Amino acid sequence: MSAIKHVWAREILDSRGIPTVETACMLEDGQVCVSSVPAGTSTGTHEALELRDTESARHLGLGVLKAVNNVNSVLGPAVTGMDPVDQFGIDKKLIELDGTENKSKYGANSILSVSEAVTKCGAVSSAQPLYGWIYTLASKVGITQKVKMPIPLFNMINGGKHGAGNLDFQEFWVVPASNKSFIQGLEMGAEIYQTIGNNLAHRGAIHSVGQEGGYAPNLFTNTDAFEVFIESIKETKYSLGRDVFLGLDVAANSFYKDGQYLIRDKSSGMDDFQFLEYYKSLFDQYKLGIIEDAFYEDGWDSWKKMTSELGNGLVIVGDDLLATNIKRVEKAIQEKACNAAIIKPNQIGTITETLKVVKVTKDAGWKVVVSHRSGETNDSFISDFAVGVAADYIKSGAPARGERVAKYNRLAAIETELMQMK
Ligand code: 2PG
Ligand code: MG
Repeated sequence: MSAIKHVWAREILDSRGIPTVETACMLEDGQVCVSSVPAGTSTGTHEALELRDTESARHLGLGVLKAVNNVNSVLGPAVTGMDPVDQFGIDKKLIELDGTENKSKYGANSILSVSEAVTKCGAVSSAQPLYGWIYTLASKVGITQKVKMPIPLFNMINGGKHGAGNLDFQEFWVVPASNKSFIQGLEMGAEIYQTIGNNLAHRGAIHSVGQEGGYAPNLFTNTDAFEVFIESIKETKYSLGRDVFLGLDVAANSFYKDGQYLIRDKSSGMDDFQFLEYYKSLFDQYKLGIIEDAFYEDGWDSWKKMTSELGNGLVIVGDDLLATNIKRVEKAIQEKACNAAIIKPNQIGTITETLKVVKVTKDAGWKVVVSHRSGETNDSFISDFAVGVAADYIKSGAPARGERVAKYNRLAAIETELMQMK
């Protein structure tokens, strides 16, 4: 065993130019593993706390020096001397030290950066690729599936809080069919992405990009984005419904107000019932296969109604609803509120807790969607995580922009590596 010798953190910038935490973990044998954590823009209220220096003028109150200091003076020293393969013991210590429900004492950003750096050290220590080590940990929490490549949900058009244009829905996805390899899917995604860009330019619509690398156009309605997709896909050698499907992260929290969902496609707001009827027409017309956050984060009844009426043929994903929180996931399973969960390690704060949520999700027969955040770094940890836990899907934005393709390129490398072992 090579024990943890020293842990230190620093403030770095994420893809939005907003500070985040990077932690380095050095082992006795001199090896160093570094991990940085992402941050959301359209965060749900049930997520663990992200600690920021709100009272300081630095970085407009968004600095993370307190979180960095928490790693340097409390969390790092607490795990020093421990064996990095003892992920569960280390995370337990971090959770106990914090002692709060939502990691509000030390911040989920500081805690997760230590937890993830430790996972990387565990991989190095056990002489395994990171996804292999995560698979080992996943097996230990009772996840029985072998490693597998996830299907990417390519976020081609960014609206809502991520966009610069006028669309209400946050993410418009093109999804490769399940019979494609990851690398084939990436190739299709990249070709379709370029074609959509050309199409938007041709229409005179803004085709600069939003926070996740998808185009951020002004369009007449939200569904016009799907029309652009259909037109673009027709120009490629791929066919909609055979090679690729469409999907959405509505992020309905961001336009839900006083019991009404107001979107530009309709002249007046819709209540839950009307919004569900609207979705039904959308699914029929555009053959959507997967939808995330169709209703706001506490609209349990609408979630249940949608799942009971459409859950057979549609993947209904909870993000803000579930917040990678085991209690909320268990409640959703019991109430049949959806049939898939977004898994974002930074919504909960440690790798152990994240693995446990994946386990509960899989046990319910639900789909697992591992996800990045809108504020990302070049760390590709989630790619290895998705493969290690045998996730069904991964979302890492568009097949463009450094911090997004870092994850997709890492997945392509893993697939190539796995093929060598066959
Ligand atoms: C989401 C995420 C990631 P954010 O809503 O699923 O795409 O966005 O990180 O801004 O919460
Ligand atoms: Mg979401």
